[in-house]
Amino acid sequence: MNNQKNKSEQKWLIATTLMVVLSVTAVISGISGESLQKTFAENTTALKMVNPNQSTSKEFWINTVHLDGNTNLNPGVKCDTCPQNTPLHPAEHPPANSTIPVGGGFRITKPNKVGAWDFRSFTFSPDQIVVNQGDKVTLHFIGVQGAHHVVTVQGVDTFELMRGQIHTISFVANNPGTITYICHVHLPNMVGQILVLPKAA
Ligand SMILES: [Cu+2]
Repeated sequence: MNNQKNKSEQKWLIATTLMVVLSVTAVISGISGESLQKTFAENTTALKMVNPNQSTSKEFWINTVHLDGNTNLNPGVKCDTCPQNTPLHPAEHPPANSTIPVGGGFRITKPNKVGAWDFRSFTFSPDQIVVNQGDKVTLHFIGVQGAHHVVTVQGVDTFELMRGQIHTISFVANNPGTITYICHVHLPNMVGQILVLPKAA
């Protein structure tokens, strides 16, 4: 008799526990659904704020960057800096008839004593910026890679930039169109553009 009573108590306990768990899950799902909706609403509001008629202050951080293609004449040369299990490259030789634009923006380094060689390309990151006419634009140029640069922001400023320096300029984008920024030491590829969107009539 006692056994039967205990069993029915156990069943009741299991059923109650299950109901509580289900209720809590439903509440949590409801909350996360609600917060997802809120996040979506906030994002939608943020998207609406991109309006060509609104002039604001905009700030950008522009890094000097070079991309390096490192490889080796000799297949199977151990690569100390590669992540584990990265397959070794097959033998790669510098192209015999590669035509690299002059201007300092590209550099090919001949194979060294262990056969390693490199192809380098300079760039700005970012190299495309969009602002609205009338925006107050602040650009921070950051000397990260490359020892020395000479940068011109068209119609605004020309300055030297060494590795480890940050040079800041500010201006108002009065006219719609394109403002180019270039590095005279690394042409033709170390260039960027600021697109100034016109105010709606
Ligand atoms: Cu440069």
